[in-house]
Formats: sequence, C-alpha cells, structure tokens
Amino acid sequence: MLAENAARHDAASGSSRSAARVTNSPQGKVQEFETRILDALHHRVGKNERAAKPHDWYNAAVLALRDDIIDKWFASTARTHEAAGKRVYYLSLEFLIGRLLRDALSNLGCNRVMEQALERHGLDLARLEELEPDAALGNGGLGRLAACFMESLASLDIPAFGYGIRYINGMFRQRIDEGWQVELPETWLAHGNPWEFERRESAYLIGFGGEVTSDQGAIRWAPAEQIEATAVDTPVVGWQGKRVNTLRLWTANALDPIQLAAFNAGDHAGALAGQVRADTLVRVLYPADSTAAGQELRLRQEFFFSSASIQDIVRRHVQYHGDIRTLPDKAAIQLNDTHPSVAVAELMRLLMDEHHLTFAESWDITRATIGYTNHTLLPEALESWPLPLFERMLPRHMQIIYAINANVLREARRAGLDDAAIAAISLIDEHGERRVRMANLAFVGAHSVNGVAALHTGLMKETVFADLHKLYPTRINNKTNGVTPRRWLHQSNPRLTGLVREAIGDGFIADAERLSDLAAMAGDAALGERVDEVKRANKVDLSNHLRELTGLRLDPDALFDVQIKRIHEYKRQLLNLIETVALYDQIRSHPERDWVPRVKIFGGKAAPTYHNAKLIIKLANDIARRINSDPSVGEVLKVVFVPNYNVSLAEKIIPAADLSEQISTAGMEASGTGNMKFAFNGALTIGTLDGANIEIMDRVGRDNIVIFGLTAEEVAATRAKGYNPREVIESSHELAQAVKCIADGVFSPDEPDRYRGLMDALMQSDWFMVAADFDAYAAAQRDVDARWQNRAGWRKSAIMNIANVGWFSSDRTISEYAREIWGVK
Ligand code: 26W
Repeated sequence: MLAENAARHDAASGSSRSAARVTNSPQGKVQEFETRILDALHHRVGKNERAAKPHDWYNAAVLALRDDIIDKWFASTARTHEAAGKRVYYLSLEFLIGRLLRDALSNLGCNRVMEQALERHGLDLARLEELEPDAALGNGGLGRLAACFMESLASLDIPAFGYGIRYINGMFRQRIDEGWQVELPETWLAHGNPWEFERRESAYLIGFGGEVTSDQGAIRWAPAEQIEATAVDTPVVGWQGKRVNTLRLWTANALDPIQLAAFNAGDHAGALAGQVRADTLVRVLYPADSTAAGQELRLRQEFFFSSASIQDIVRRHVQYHGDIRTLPDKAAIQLNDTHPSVAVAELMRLLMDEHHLTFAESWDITRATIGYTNHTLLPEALESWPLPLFERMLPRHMQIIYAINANVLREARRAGLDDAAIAAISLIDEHGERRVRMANLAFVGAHSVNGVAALHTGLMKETVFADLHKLYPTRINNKTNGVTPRRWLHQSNPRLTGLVREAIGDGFIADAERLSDLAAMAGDAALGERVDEVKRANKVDLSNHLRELTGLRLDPDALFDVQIKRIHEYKRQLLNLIETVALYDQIRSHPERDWVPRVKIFGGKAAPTYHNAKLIIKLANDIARRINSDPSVGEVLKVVFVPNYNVSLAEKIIPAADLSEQISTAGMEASGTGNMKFAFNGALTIGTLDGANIEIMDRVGRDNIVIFGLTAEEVAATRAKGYNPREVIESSHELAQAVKCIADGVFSPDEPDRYRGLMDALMQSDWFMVAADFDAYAAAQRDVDARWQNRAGWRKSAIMNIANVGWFSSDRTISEYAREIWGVK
C-alpha cells in the first residue's frame, strides 16, 4: 500500500532525485543506484536497513529504477505531442504481462548496476526478482501476444496505449491436489503494486440499461446505472529505453461509494451495494479461453472497458486536434479478438449523439479507425449475446447495431448475394434464440480484419467469414504472430544470449533477423558443443527448480520433451499422454534396447468448467505417479506435471527444452506463439502442419523440424467421408493397448473406471483425431530418438532453429501492422 501511495505522490510531483546523479563511471552508477535504493527504502517504503524485509527491498529497488522510467515516459509523451502523429490503441480484455522488474532493468541496461548496488547490502537481485508476483491478467496466447506487442511497440518507438481491465484477481492459481486441478484466487496485488499510477483525473462515466428517448431528432440515452471507470497506468519500457508507452487498465468505482442515510439507518449491505457492483466488474478475469462465457457480467466487463477506452481516445483527440472528423488520421484502434467489439457501436454513439455527425460520416470515421484481429475459428469461442440481454443492457447500442446491420445488408443485396449469404452476414443470428454476433460486428466495423498465421487467415476466408469475405474481398489480411526476443531470449536465456553475442555480436536483440548470421556456423562443432553446454546448464537449473516444486529428481542428460500451454482437447495433450503410455509399455517389453532417456514435461491450466481438460490433468498426474515409481524404467522415462504454469515458469522451462510439442489437430490452432519461443531457444519442434508451425518449417527447413500427421485439408476430408476411430484404434496394436490400459484403470487402480468415458469417446467420435494421428506421431517420436542419438546432427538442427526464426520477432509483426493496417511510420 505504501508503495502505491508513494507512486501516486511521485507521479504528481515528478522526480526529485537528480541531485543523486553523481557521475557516469560504472562505480559511480552503482553508487548512485545504491543511494537511490536507500532513499526509496527510507522515505517511500518507510523502513531502515535493519527493519527491511526482502519485500521492502524489492519495492525500494523498483521505486529507484522507476524514477528513470518516469523521466523517459514524460519525454516520450512530449515527443508524441510535438510530432502530432498517429497513436496506436490496442484494446484487449487480456494482458498476460508476467513480471516487470527484470524486463525493465534489462531493457534499460541497468541489470549489472542494480545487482552490484544490492550486493553491497548482501542482497541477491535474482532472489528479489522472484518476489514479484506474476501479473496474469490473461488466459493464454491472446493475452501474452498483447504483452509482446506492447513491448515491441515501445521498442520500435511507436506511440501506443494498451487498454484493458485491472482485474483484482487475474488468472487463478492452480494447485494440484492428488492429481486434480484446484483453482485458487491469485492475489497479485496483495503487497501493493509499485509499477502502477492511478489517474483520478482520467475518469469516465459508463452507463448501463435505462431508456433511449428522441427529441426532434436528438437522441438521448438515460442509463439506469452509471459506474465510474478510472485509469491506472503502467509504463511499458522499450528496448534501450527508446520509448516508454502506457498500459492503461481501468478500475471501477461507484459514484456513491456509500449511501450514508441507508448506512445510518442500519442497512449496511444496501448502503454499500453500489460499490460492490462496481468492484464486481473488475474483480475477476474470465478463466475460459475457448468457450464463450455467456454471463451478463462478461458483457458488462466488455462494455465497461470498451466505453472507457473509446471515451478516452475521443477526449484526447478533441483536446489535441480539435476536430473529431480527423480521428482516423490520429488514431488507429486495434480490437484484440471480438471481446472489445462493442467499441464499434460505442464509437458510433459518441460520434452521432455527442458530436452530432450523421450516420454516414460516423460510419466512415469508425471503419477508417478500427481494425480487428481474429484469434480462433473454434465455433464455441465465437462470441454472441442473446438479443434481449444486449438490448436491456445497452439499448442505444442495440439501435445503432440495427442501423449498421440495415446498411450492411442493403449493400449485400446490391452486391447480389443470396438469402443464405445474407443470413450469414447479418449481425443478428436468427437461428433459434436471436443473438448479436460480435465477430460480424467487428468485421463490418473495421477496415482491416486479420488472422494470426497464414493457414488460419486462409481458413477464415473459407469458413467463418466466407460470406463477409465475398462482400468485402480486400478486408481480410494476414499478420503472422511473433514474440519479443527481449523477454524470450535475452532475458530468459542469458547463457545462450551471451554465446550468440560472442558469435555474431549483439545486433540480434534489436533486430532478431540478424540471428541468420548463425546459419553459416551451424556445422561448427565447437559452437555446437557450446550450445549444448548452455542447454545442459539451463536443464540443471530447471531440474533444481522442479525438484523444489515437485520433489522429483531429473537427469539433465535426458531429452527434455515439453508440452506447456492451456489444456484443451484440440491441443491434444491426450495424444502425447497416450504415446507416453505406449512408450512405457515398449520400454518394459524391450529393456535391452538402447532407449533415449526422456523427461516428459507437461504444464497448463484447464478452464474450471471444462470437464475433459481437468480429467486430462488428472491423467497426466496418474501416469506420472505410476511411471516415476516403476523401477523397471528407471531413469529412461520420467513424467512431470508442473503445477501453476504461468509466464514466469515458461521463462524457466523454455530455455531448458530440447523438444517442443506443437501437436494440435491441423486447422485448429490459429497460430501458436510458444512454438516460436522454443525455437528461439534452440529446441526442435515436433508438430503438425498447423498454425505458425507451417511457417516455422518453411524457415528452419524440413530437416530441422519433425512434422507428422494429417493436414488441415485431410482432417476436413476425413471428417467429411465419415471417420471411424474404433477401426483405426483396433488396427494399431500399440494404440489399442495403450487405450485399453488407460480405460481399464491401470493408471487409476483407486478408481478403475475414471478414464473409461474419456477412452470410450475416443473410440466413438474422436473429434480431435487423436487416433488418426497416433501412429504417425509415435513414428515421429522414434525419429526424434534417432536424431537425438546423432549428437552433432541435433546440435546443428538446434542452431538452424535459432538462426532462422528471427522473422518470428513481434517487432516484425508490429512493423507489418504499422505499415499495412495502422498507417504509422
Ligand atoms: C470468450 C472466451 C474466449 C477468450 C479468449 C475465447 C477465445 C479466446 C482466445 C481467442 C483464445 C486464445 O488465446 N487464442 C490464441 O491466440 C493466440 C494469439 O494469436 C494464438 O497464437 C493461438 O493459436 C490461439 O489459440
């Protein structure tokens, strides 16, 4: 709390420690940092060295560093105002940012200095870094992408705001109890948050419900309820501190936090009900990443943050540029999936009802300003809202959506589209209960609609958006995802970074495509050995960490085979687990063979309501317990389920991985970004021709990746002609045995039927084609074994991966968005 208050105070008064700047010599810098840390500890945290606990030192370190960041933040903002150029606004219900201290230190080049300043007080920077909670305001890929994008925007010196919600409880903490996932609230703000600044002056009223009246053409919406959205800003530091941008997260307050009369009359709950309603809005992140949460609260969250963000953007534009009609020249708004798509209607409402533009003018401005990114084709993840709910909560927006729909459908008619196409394009789904289709709203309200990998963008055109694509054939475009090489290589893998720097210099940190200079050295035996040493050292570190977490001892010379991501049937952790069981059988049947020792590492969270995903977690734990305690496989096979997978764990696991599992049913993983992170760190991918795996294969070369299984086209054809998984299972001896073992309770003797249903479903329908791909997958794994045994070959492949994935830097992705969607330099 103290730190938080200090934060507010500081933001208001600017920095006051220039006097502490003594000299620029390295020792002088250390001295200066030490002085600043002590000053922060004493005067802002309120402790002296004797009383200070590690957490106090952590806060003091952040506050000391933060002063530098704030100076750069002011300078960045001033530069943006002077240039009067275009700003990018990234609207996202999720930002999976993780920890910030190491990110900020490393991007500012202050790591060593901070380390030495703390050493003088017997403190270890790495230990303090571990005290920072992992900010998990997101579910998975989409949220982490938003965080990588924010870092790249700052590193590329593009003025940008990220807009989202400051959830009190982000992603839940996962505990594994006897193998089962248990969800606990994560209290990331429990010790205050020294990175954030509350901006009381940037507050907006958000209305819900009520009536719309019209008086001589002037439309007035009188909401039944209003909640105040207040900005809480976190600085985002770009590489070498070039620019500091703002992540602006909204928090909610009641206009009347307490109704005193009611309180004094004894109705305490009633008196506080308004604030409770406001708090509820920002209380939790919806922990589902693939099934649209139908609840009213989710729509309230979506409108709350979209409205606050759009009001903020419009206010800023009018303040600096005067005429609202020039908005598209000064603002590019990107919608991260459909979650903020009500922003289309909200911008229309402000332009028409508050700025008195016509529908046609407003529609042109809206479409010229907004872009929309689609992240999934899973039909169950496509958001739509029951029309009565939408209309009750947002009556004015419903009118506007009808007006937009009329406009679009007239256009469709004129273009000669038939009834079926028109029904598919409509913003209102008329099948059964009427619903508002958020993807269609986002599509028509945007000038650009992009997918996140080439295959995914192609499928968008052929499937969900086929008819909209006919009507607007130039709107869909591809922007293949990327990841920031600062966090995912430079910070998380300092050993590899050091080695690459020695080999090719350090230009690759700012320009990842320079990693290609390594390709010419891929066959160099000495380099290969050193890459191997780095990998081994990272594996030793991870083994030590996992031993603390799980009690298990791992052999760092084994092949570390990793699948970490959300648990979902389409991602096919089950395929990996069944193959693990089959391998276990093989090892026991043929102990004389020269097996490659493997450690199978799993990690990931299941949506709390997703029954099968939770059962898969239990299966992984059941299999692990059984195999790890079986002396007949000894060190040859170990299985670990790492609890509470999050960004910070990913940063430890990925640098230690040899093999990256990217084995989704082809056509179902929009892109994947974990696949890129592993490749940057020299792991080989075993994967299907899905999402960005295809583009990774194109770049690293067929010899340096292990591809197996049905293509997206083959999956569709197999389903169309009638797929019989039982036949497939019965014809594969290995698969049939493994499925039978699991179904019969070999891994669940305490409850023999635990997996009967799961295995029956595999036999009967197997929507995700686990059986269809099993033999190919098992063969691919034996191919991995063979490649592993050729040590020189493996090392060369690892280097070829590192050398050829620079293109998957989010800097490249953001440059493409900037040029082709946003029209910024
Ligand atoms: C409404 C509930 C909900 C919430 C989130 C539905 C769907 C989502 C996201 C679209 C899920 C997600 O994270 N998608 C992932 O986005 C990544 C970044 O583009 C891709 O790399 C992944 O392939 C995709 O699954």
